[in-house]
Amino acid sequence: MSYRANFTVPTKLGDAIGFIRSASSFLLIAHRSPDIDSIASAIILALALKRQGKEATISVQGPASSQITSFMGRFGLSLSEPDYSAGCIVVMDTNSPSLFDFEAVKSASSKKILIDHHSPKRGVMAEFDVAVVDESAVSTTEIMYYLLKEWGEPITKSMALAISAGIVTDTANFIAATPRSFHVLSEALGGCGASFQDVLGLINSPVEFSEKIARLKGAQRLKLFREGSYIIAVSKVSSFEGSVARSLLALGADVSFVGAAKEGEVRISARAKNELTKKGLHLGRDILPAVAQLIGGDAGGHAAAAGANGINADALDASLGICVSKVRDFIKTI
Ligand SMILES: [Mn+2]
Repeated sequence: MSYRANFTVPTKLGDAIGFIRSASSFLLIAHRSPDIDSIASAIILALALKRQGKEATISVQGPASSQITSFMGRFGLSLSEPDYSAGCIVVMDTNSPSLFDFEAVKSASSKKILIDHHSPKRGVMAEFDVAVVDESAVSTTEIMYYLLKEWGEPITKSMALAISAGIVTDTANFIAATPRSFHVLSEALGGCGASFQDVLGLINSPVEFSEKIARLKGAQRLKLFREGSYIIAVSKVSSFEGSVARSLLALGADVSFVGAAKEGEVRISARAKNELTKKGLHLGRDILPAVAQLIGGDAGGHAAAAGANGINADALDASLGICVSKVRDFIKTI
C-alpha cells in the first residue's frame, strides 16, 4: 500500500518541492504567538533542509512562549532574526497578514511558498509563488508529512515526533482528528519506531516552579459566583494569569477571570468552557472590551480565551466585577 492509501493528498506539493530544490538558503516563518503546529512545521522543514546542506532559519514576529522555545530546544533549534534576503521564504500555518510581517515578505525578492491549513485568503495567496493550502488537513504538520513523502525525504524520528505533536495539539487531543490524520500519525511513528509516549513527553513540558505556585495561589484566593447551574471563578495572582485561568476551568469552573496588577500595569485573562461559547458567550468580543477603557488599555481574543491589558492597576477589582456581572447577564439569557 502506498503512503497515499485511500486519502486525498494536498495539491501543489510538486511545485513547492521544485522551489525548495532550487534554493540554497531559507527563511521559515511561523505565525505570531506560535503554537506547536506552526513551529513543528518549521522544525520539520528546517531539519530536512539542513540534512541536504542547505541553510534554514526559523523566525516569528514578536515573542514566543517558554513552551515553544523549549520545544524548539528539544530539536536543537532556536528562533532567529528574519533574513528576508534568503533565496526562499516559506510561511507556515497561517495566511493571515496580521500574523507575520506580510509587507516584508511581499517586498522580498525571494521565491515564496505558503503552507497552511486555514481557509485561504486569495489576496495573500496571490503574493506567493506557490501556495499549498489544504483545509482538510487537521494540522500544517499533516501537510508536511505529505511534502516529505513527495520530496522523497526520509522521515526521521525527530520529524515523526514533530508531525505527531502538530496533529495532537491542533486537534485538541484528537477531538478534531480525521481518518487521514490517524493514518499520517501511524505511518510517521510506525516508520521510525517512535512511540506515542515520546510524542506526549514532547508536548507536555514540565510546568515551571513559579507557574505551579501561581496556579495554587490562584486556587487559594478564589472567589466563586453562581448563576443558575454555572460557576464563575475569579482570582488574582502576580503572574501566569492565563495559566491560572485555564487551571480554574480544569478544577470545575465554567468561566474564569484572573487578574494581575502591579504599579502602572494590569492584565486580565479569561477562559470559558465550550458549553457556554457554543451558546453564544464570546469573551474577546462581548465581555472583556467592557473593561478596556476602565483599565486604560485594550482587550480582545477568542470566544473561549481572551485577555485585557491596561495601565490603571487600581481598576482591577472593579473590572473583575464588571466581567462577572456581564457573564451573569449573558447566562440569564440562555
Ligand atoms: Mn495549525
